[in-house]
Amino acid sequence: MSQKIRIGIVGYGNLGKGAELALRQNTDMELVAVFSRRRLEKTLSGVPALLVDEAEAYRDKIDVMLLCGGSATDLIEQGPRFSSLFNTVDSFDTHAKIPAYYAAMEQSAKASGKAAAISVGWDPGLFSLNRLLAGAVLPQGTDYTFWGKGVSQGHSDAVRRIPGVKTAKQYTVPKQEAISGVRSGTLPPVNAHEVHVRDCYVVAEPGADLAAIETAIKTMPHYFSDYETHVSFVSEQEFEASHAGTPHGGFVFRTGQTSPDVNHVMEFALKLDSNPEFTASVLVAYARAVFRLAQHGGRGAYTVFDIPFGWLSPKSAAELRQELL
Ligand code: API
Repeated sequence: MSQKIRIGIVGYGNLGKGAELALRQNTDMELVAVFSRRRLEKTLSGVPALLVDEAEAYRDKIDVMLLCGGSATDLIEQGPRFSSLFNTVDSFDTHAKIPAYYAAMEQSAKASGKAAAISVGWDPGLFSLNRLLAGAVLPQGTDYTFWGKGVSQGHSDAVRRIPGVKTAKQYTVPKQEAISGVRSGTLPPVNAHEVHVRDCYVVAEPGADLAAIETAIKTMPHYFSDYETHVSFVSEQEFEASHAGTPHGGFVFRTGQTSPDVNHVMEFALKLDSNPEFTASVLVAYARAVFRLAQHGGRGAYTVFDIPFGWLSPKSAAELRQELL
């Protein structure tokens, strides 16, 4: 086999650790080092654990850097900083801020001559691809996206950043009557905030102002302010006992008509035991695509819409035609 694609990971939380696991299953790639803000003792796989500030020395040793920080605060800063040195993949997922983030990444990656895949994961990401596909195939129709019930990493991370919060999980809960409404063809077009509830379980720091935390959550723009949001404060013991996992998933539907009374439903569904492990697996597949994109002269920021689907696969174009077409 040709040389392995050399990967670095920035950020060693759930997503970064998930990326490390995913890389073990992809033999055409190798993990070179993990970079984090705090000095780590060691990594799962034994590769060097370095500080973010030490990354520049790896410019010629890493082909693609996986940015595994959260969107609420990390990526806004880390994205442009790393794309000025490396080809990157990130999972920036604050939908309303994607255009501004794209502009910042386009500028830094164009200037450095690198390729940056932004907002990769399952939503945004795989769900976005399905929305595009269904809309192109069924121009007369309606889209519906349902998430959960599951733990949103983005929302949980946003809650954890509120002062006084020790740890937190946010469950996205779809309203069952809305899902039934889509299946029976009776649901009118809706916005996400009308068909989901957001349940937050929060462990507060001792002496924290609980009312202030609850208000900070419920009024947070883009994440909670449009939604029916419930906040429950729980002890650390209860949190560990009842909120250990990170399941997630959901459906994208498009219902459409190709002629009067001729109806179609396109549906794509995910059921995930671990949201971060799955999201990280998507990032890793896109790292391969970004490596090829850069080899083909790709410069600047790209989304899942701009990257050829075949480049996600380790198989060659000829193999794909023969085996999967
Ligand atoms: C939610 C959805 C799914 C987000 C998936 C991923 C994450 O509210 O549950 O943050 O976990 N936005 N971007």
